[in-house]
Amino acid sequence: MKKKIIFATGNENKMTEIRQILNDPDWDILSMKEAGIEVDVVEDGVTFEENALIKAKAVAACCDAIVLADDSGLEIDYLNGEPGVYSARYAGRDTSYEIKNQMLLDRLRGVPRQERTARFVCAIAAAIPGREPIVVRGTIEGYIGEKPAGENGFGYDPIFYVEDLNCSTAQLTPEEKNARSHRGNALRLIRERISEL
Ligand code: ITT
Repeated sequence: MKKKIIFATGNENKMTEIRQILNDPDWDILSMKEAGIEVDVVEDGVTFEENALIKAKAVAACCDAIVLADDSGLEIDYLNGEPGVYSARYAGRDTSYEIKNQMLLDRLRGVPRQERTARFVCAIAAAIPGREPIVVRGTIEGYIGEKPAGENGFGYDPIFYVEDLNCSTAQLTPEEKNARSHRGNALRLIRERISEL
């Protein structure tokens, strides 16, 4: 029988990547919207792991399926890890990514390449009926470029350059991004853990 999995996210871009990465014939993956669940979750954790758990548990309280949640963001070392868990809220939730990205580039103006290091982090939590929840973390290391580049992906992708490729994650194809991304790495880990159940 197919395993029904509900993904606790309202972010359509994440959902697209999740479907590409967890493309498993044994899993039936539904977005919250498709499952008919509407909850307004207050993400007041101080770590990606805490927030992922908060989202997974809030949605699991409304159904009887395995619920996964993704909390992710960009950590810039020169800015002491900002925007971090506040990535979606940086400069205000409704501010466009064109503006958010430009603001970060402005804050890094003149900073040399070796001090522009950054990473995308993704924590995935699984709330599983009758079991202790599981949380995993995936990352991808890189640096903040001098200017935005690329049209693919979403969010901070145009300014995040992959360490060994010297291009932004917005310049990668979805397959190339998913093969090495924070979300790809975290989802592959959680898939392994859930398959063991
Ligand atoms: P849900 O909580 O409903 O899942 P959200 O968009 O609020 O959706 P987060 O709180 O986890 O999600 O915020 C993630 C932020 O980090 C968001 O601003 C993204 O644009 C950014 N981000 C996460 N993964 C990214 C990726 O792969 N590429 C670019 N930006 C990313």
